[in-house]
Amino acid sequence: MIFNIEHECMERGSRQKFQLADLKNLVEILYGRVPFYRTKMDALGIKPRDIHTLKDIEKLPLTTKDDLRELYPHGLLACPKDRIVEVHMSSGTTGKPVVDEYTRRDIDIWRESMARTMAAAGCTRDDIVQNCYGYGLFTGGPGAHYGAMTLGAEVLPMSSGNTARQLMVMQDFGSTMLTCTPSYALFMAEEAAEAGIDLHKLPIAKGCFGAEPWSENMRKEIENRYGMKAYDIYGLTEIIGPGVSFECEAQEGLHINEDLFYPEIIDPDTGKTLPPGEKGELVFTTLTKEGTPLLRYRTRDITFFIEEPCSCGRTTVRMHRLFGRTDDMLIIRGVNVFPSQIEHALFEIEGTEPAYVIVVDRGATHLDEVELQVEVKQEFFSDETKNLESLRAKIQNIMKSKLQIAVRVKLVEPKTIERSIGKAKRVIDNRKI
Ligand code: DLL
Repeated sequence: MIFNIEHECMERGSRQKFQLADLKNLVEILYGRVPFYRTKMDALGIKPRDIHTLKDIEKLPLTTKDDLRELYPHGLLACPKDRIVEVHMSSGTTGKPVVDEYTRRDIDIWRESMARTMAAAGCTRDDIVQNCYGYGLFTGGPGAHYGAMTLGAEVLPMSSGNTARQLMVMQDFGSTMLTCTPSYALFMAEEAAEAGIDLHKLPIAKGCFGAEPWSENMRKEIENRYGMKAYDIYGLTEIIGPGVSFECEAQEGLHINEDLFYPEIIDPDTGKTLPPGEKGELVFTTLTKEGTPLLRYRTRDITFFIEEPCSCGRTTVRMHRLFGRTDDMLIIRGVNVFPSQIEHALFEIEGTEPAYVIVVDRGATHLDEVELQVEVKQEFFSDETKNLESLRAKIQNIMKSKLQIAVRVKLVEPKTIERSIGKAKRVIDNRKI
């Protein structure tokens, strides 16, 4: 279902007129109220009156995660402090967290974005949404909660964890829709199987999954285990949280809510805008936010735009599902690989379980070495060792032929790799670089 036909299906030229008006307004506000942006624009010799077309956005400064960390906690506030009604943060492994401060209107923008996102996955007032994204400073829980409520669905605000209770509630309340990270969805499915619960017999029929990279084969795995349709949803704290882009029933890329979040793709090395269709770093400008609006924010996420019209009728530009982040791309002896490519290749192989860790190290030779730890089905351990050996060789050969990397494969028994209730940690990089 399309939640907001007027905006989502607007003729492109008309949408661009609104985008330009919003951009001009935003630049005016940021120049007037946020010293960080005024200084940056002055250094570039650009004034708000220099913005005449959408293309002029390229003259404006980019914003980075480091800028946000330096301006922690309130340095990017663009409205009086007493208008803020909610705050979220995301913390990386190091440094200060990045902060998003929302006014009432910003929360309305978020509700709208998430209502569009969940409606596209088929959520209606008849649904019972089991929301297992974490509640708290993380945006996942509240974002899906706002979206489901806006659509009139019933929300079970479970948050993440306590899997036995999740499964009990799923059965007793007849949840029809699941929202959580893809890795947690799989973990719950494993626990269900262990507890003898047949998920196919439950009413759960669809889910919105995101917050971490996942492959097409991981989608199939979730769909098969639950007997559901699984949708990819994308977003980040700095821009709004989940709801920046989402899949429709066609599942051929994620529609960007571009009337709210203006997207660009740049070359991550030069910062220059790339032509449509080229792969690069995704950048967003929050066109209508009031609390902490951002100009040309570098997400570090890698994708490309799909400009062709979608069969669903929405006219918004789509982004290909993420390939990964510039900061988790592994360079193994000069070959660039994203963990999601390793995952995709791995899941094609019969006998592996959807749990793996990639450990990168530098050995005595100072060359990069990759160990891929993969869980395999229990029967392999009870069978003859030659089966384990041939599976190990098969994985090694596939990694070599598909990704051009040499890996050492360590096959481990089911349930040995740590499970995650939120974002899974797939890579351990022990190289001190
Ligand atoms: O993860 C917001 C979110 C919550 C999105 C729930 C979807 C569902 P952060 O914690 O700030 O916010 O992390 C944002 O997570 O820049 C991506 O690198 C990654 N990410 C988010 N969605 C996807 C996705 C939330 N669908 C960062 N596929 C982003 C791949 C994703 N990576």
